[in-house]
Amino acid sequence: MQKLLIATTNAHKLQEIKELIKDLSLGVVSPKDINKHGQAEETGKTFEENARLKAQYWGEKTGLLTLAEDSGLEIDALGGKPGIYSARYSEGSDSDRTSQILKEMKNIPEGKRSARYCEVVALYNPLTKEIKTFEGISEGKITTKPDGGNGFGYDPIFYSFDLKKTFAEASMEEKNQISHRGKAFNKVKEYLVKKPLK
Ligand code: ITT
Repeated sequence: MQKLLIATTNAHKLQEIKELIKDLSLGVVSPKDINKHGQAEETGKTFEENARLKAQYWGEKTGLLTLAEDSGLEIDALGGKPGIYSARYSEGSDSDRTSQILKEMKNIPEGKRSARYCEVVALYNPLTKEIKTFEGISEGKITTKPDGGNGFGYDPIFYSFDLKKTFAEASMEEKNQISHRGKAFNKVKEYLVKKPLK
């Protein structure tokens, strides 16, 4: 069975991705599983550039078919922030970062709190050294207080227009059906099924 490296250091992302691609007949491993350590430099200016940098770093390091992703939350009232800086928007934990966003949005009225999660997945083919990318977006708005205990990151303050509740109030199955990650990985799966790697 061909091995597929899911190149992420984020355990929550890894859990969602494993669930999303469980029906592909590939042996899914993470860098930790194969005892590889390192950190790709995320010096890109877009989700796509950073996803490509991560996929190339890990693909070249391991010689494996490699999937990496870059994702984040874009908030219109904050000019698109935190965007590509979502993971490092402020010091501390996920809950420190959600508090920071709520503080910055204290005076933003209900009708102006629109936001979206964005994601680009990059697939590195070790035989051709080519990288192909796939995008997913999920629309919603920022709540005025955290709600729900599931998910990770900004999920407690992201109200999904599709689910009519926050991502943290949804089960992983519900979130995966309509999330930025779910949409991008549906495209990855379609590609891998149609175009076996040569
Ligand atoms: P890797 O680079 O190792 O994959 P990372 O967490 O640093 O892990 P990113 O640079 O892509 O990954 O940052 C993504 C951040 O965007 C993530 O840490 C969260 O803060 C936020 N994010 C992305 N998708 C999310 C989701 O589904 N739910 C909640 N927050 C999410």
